[in-house]
Amino acid sequence: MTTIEVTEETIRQTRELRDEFQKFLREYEFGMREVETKISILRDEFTHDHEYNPIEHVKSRLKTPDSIVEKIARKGIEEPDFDRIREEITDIAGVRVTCSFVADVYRLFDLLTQQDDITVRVVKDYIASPKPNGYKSLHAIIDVPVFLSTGPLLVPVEVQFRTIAMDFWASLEHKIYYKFANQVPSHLVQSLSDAADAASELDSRMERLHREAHGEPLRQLAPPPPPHVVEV
Ligand code: 0O2
Repeated sequence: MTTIEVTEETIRQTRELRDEFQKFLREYEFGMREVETKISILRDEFTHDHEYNPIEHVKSRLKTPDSIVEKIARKGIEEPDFDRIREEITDIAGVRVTCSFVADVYRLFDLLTQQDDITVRVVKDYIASPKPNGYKSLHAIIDVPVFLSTGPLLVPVEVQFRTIAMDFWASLEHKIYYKFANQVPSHLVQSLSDAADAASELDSRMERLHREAHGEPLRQLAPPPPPHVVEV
């Protein structure tokens, strides 16, 4: 049996690492909260001033330590330290905004990313270019400033914008891949792809229906969006 000598020094170092890791994660939590506040202000303003709420729900999450470690391994980051992880893993803080319609997805994206204090690092438009499995969503990695006692800090946050139908599909697909440990039978892969097409069709129909009933109020609310940085 191997015995490990636990010295006072080891305990001190372990505590130090734990504290540093908690501080590291807190920065992301603050960034996430800033983005949540921005989204919730947009939602409230839309609801009160335009009598329309383009957001169905918002969900936030911090990557778990296990998931961070798994991504470090997947990306082949050697000798990772906090600075390397900060540089390489940009989705430690994530906010998912589920909208009613595709037009709302782009509108919310524009309204958030055009704010003066936001810097957009990367946009992946999986709505314009869906993944081969049918996955659709608009992803943006943005830097948001957080004002700490030590001064301002730019924190990267991954924001995913999607419709309810896209969210429903992604959630089911995730569960299926988890259940089959990534070895999904081919007939299910095909069914998922068909379901993604059906979800897109539903999105188009619902949006058409909404426009027939309510006109196109969203178009008048903000200037036309600038061209998107697409990197898929
Ligand atoms: P979780 O638990 O949701 O965080 P990169 O970060 O650029 O090195 P990555 O991670 O492939 O590479 O980035 P991408 O393509 O932007 O995808 C990141 C997130 O999008 C994933 O996070 C999922 O949340 C979601 N996603 C991407 N592709 C799919 C898909 O095919 N199906 C489903 N259901 N979700 C997807 P994580 O880290 O995988 O997981």
